[in-house]
Formats: sequence, structure tokens, C-alpha cells
Amino acid sequence: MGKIFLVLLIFVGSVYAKPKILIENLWVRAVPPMSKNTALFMVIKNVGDEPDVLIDVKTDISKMISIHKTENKNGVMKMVHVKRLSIPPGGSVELKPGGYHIMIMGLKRGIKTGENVKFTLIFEKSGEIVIKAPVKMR
Ligand SMILES: [Cu+2]
Repeated sequence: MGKIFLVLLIFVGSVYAKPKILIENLWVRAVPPMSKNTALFMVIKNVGDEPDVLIDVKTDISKMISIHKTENKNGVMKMVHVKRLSIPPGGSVELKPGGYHIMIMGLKRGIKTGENVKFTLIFEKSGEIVIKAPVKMR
């Protein structure tokens, strides 16, 4: 009886010690038909109790996609590539205009307001999370 209880306890412990990623408020910025670049924004929440890291993003909509951060360097706005975006347990990271964003470069076709674009977010521990983000004007 005592042994069974201990085994159960270890099992429950290992289930709880995990990140749990939730994606909220996701949207892709609508751009004119001629424009080749846009960005994906969202709030990445981690309701688990281990940190996780966004390490890559994939999509069929463009030739290139990467994690960016807009920084103000002596009054000049610059975008820098971010290799790893950590999401702390019990915390969240907001990707928004002027800050972190998923840069979409070389659109293969025009995107329409209201359409949903598919992306695969790749996390170090949680693995692949497929999302569909609506195209919005904002
Ligand atoms: Cu960018």
C-alpha cells in the first residue's frame, strides 16, 4: 500500500512539473497587396510550472519567418533577431507592435483581412503548437 502511494506521488509530480503554453490575442497585421512583409503578434502564456522557450516558427505563407524585437537605439528604431524567447512559468510574453514580433518576410501571396493564416510555433519543451491567426487592420 505504501509503495503504491509513493509511485502515484512520483507520477503526479512528473505530470505537474511541465510548462503549459497558451496562445492568446493572436493576429497578423493586414498589409497592402504590394507589401511583402508583415508580422504576427500574440500573447504567449505559460500556465505550467517550468519555463519554456520559443525557438522557431514555421509557415507556408512566406519565404522567411523569424522572431524579432524592435529596439530603440539612441532614438533609432531597429529590429534585431531573437534566437530564444523564454516564457517564465506563471508568466507571459506579449508580442506587439514596437516590441517582440514574429517577422514574416517575403509573402508568397496577398493576405486578406479576416482570413486565418496557419503557423507552427516550436517550443523547446512543449514541442510544436499549430495556430491560426486572423489577419487584422490595427
Ligand atoms: Cu521585424
